[in-house]
Amino acid sequence: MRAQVKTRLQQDLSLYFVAGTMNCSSPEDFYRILLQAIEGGITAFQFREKGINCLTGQKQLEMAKRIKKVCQEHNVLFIVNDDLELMKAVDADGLHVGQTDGKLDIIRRETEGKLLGVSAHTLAEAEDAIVHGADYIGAGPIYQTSTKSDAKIPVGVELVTELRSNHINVPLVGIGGITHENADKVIEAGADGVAVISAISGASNPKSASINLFHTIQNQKEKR
Ligand code: TZP
Ligand code: MG
Repeated sequence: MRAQVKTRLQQDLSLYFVAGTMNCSSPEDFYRILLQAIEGGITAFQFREKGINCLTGQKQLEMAKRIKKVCQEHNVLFIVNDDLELMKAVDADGLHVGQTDGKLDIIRRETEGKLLGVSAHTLAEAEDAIVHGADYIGAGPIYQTSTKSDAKIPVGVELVTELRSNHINVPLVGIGGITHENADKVIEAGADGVAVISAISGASNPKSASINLFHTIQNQKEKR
């Protein structure tokens, strides 16, 4: 990755909001929260529409199109979780996959020209993702989370430290249980940003929650 493109991606991943309609009380509530999060300064959004009560088919596609439009208008990076066809259908900026979402060499070929993010729980998983051409890593879960039912054991910010001290230099975000109270620790350990679901989707005021998170992250980045 060219240095300029890497620097840009490191900035664009600063405050990465991840959500699907299931994380909110209704599709309209989801969209309202997304708009507020954008107003509050999120820099990237991942549409993670999965599990019970998720939108499918045409409804999912329509929602993805709305998201693409609003993200594009506000210069927010738009990533689709684990749905290559949907990513292509709406011409999103990229795809994010987990460790069990398929063979990375095939996924990398299918996402040529797009960003590819991969979740990693260990140094070995991060190394493997990079060998296969991942553009960024989502490391975690950092802290305990109740949002993802099958989340692995929290690894703490120590995973971020370990990755950074083992030549993992690609853009990296921490995910899992991150709030405005602990986001600074994740950045301090070497992450370029934080990815959150409930800290924004579950906030009584998603806009101010996003503003708080953004400031925490920027302040900590400035200290480096
Ligand atoms: N991957 C690892 S933890 C997690 C995902 C998708 C859930 C993060 O949700 P929250 O609410 O920010 O802990
Ligand atoms: Mg997945």
